[in-house]
Amino acid sequence: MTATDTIAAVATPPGRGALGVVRASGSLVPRLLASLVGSVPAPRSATLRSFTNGHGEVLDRGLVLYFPAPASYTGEDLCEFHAHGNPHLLRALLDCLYALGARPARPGEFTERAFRNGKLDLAQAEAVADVIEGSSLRATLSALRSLRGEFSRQVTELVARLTDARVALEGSIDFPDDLPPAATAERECARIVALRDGLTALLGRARHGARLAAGASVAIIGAPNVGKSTLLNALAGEERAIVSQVPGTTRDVIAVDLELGGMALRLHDTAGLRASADEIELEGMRRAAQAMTSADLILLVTDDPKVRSVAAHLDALGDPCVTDVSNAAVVIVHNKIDRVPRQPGRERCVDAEHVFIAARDGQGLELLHATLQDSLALTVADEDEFTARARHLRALELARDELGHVDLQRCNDAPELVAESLRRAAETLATITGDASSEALLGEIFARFCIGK
Ligand SMILES: Nc1nc2c(ncn2[C@@H]2O[C@H](COP(=O)(O)OP(=O)(O)O)[C@@H](O)[C@H]2O)c(=O)[nH]1
Ligand SMILES: [Mg+2]
Repeated sequence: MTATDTIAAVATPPGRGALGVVRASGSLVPRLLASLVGSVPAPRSATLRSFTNGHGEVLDRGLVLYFPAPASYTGEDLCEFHAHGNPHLLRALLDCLYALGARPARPGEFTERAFRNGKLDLAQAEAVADVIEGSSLRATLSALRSLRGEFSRQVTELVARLTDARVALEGSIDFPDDLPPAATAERECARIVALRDGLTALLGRARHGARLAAGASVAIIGAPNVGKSTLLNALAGEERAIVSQVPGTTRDVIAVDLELGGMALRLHDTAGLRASADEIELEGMRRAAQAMTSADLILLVTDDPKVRSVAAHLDALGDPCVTDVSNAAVVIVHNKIDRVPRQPGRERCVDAEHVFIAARDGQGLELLHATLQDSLALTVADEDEFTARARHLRALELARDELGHVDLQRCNDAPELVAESLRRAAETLATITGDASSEALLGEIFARFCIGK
């Protein structure tokens, strides 16, 4: 199988619709066109033609498009038949193409060819899938920014700076210049520290992008009976979790998807946290602890207005499963203010943001919405956003850690080791854009695409 064999697939979703698009890419495309529509149409212009099968029967009439290599999505000769969106018809059109020597495309194979032919780098190719899968308009627009190469450009620039720094450092080892060695080490060290800062900044933005693409996870936790399930229902706008005065009602984690500020959120209602010997309740708390560990944001609900600090309150609950929450943002939600009574409000105090609400009648919910948006940094300027994936975050983290040990002393004492760290950091970063990617990684990435893309 060579890269120039011709692939074909339906590019529109399965089912019936106004239009169905069949796409083919590869060296047979001119022959496919000649056979199906009589001749090769003018490049890049929509032409109305009859689509004829091998026996001279007209299957449909529609627009045909021809993109000669290399100015096409895949970089190869490519054509599209815009037919009516009927699955039998599209199948018959595909069969004509197969009879002429094309073969069914694997998932993502069009985009894979675009990558192999240098039309897109790997992060851009991944962004194609993220544009299609986008869980909200905001995530989709951010994926489009990655597709345009915004993220890749920043990665490529860092790779170039890492390489420059390494070359300069190696140069100063091989050919010490006029500067005294200490001054050289100082100059190179300052340069590397700036690079590390650049990596950290890009990592921060990529984390935000990854969260945007995957949706943020929010865990609602707290003691039994404080109104966690009531809050989930209020935020979801529907009765999803059972609300009851009986403590320990919620035992499993209940997840609800919603959209806030254009971002997809998954809310998790959890079992109340307390010291308990009940096996099922304990399992519920273990699951709550899991939801906490993987959450981007924790809403710690309480009906005790005196609660001030996250750490102290978690301690006081006495639940054996409670985990470290230092990785997530935490908002303390003071519920049931109607009983105090007091006005809804929002304050920053000790180690957390405090919001005062009454979930049952919806008082203060808009304040909680605003706090959620701020805590999840949903207010980042849209034009600065791009999507990223867990794979990209790992590479950025590894590259940053590679430079983690570099200091002035090391630049002085072991410049060749520092140069080696710079080389490894650049290599790791380059996997993001696919300049150094294994076939296994490519297989894994493209297999998750839909067929026809
Ligand atoms: N007064 C008052 N009661 C509430 C409020 N929110 C929830 N409750 C009540 O508190 C009890 C426990 O609620 P629930 O949501 O099941 O708590 P959970 O155990 O934390 O999930 C129920 O009787 C609710 O009706 C509120 O804002 N004000
Ligand atoms: Mg509950």
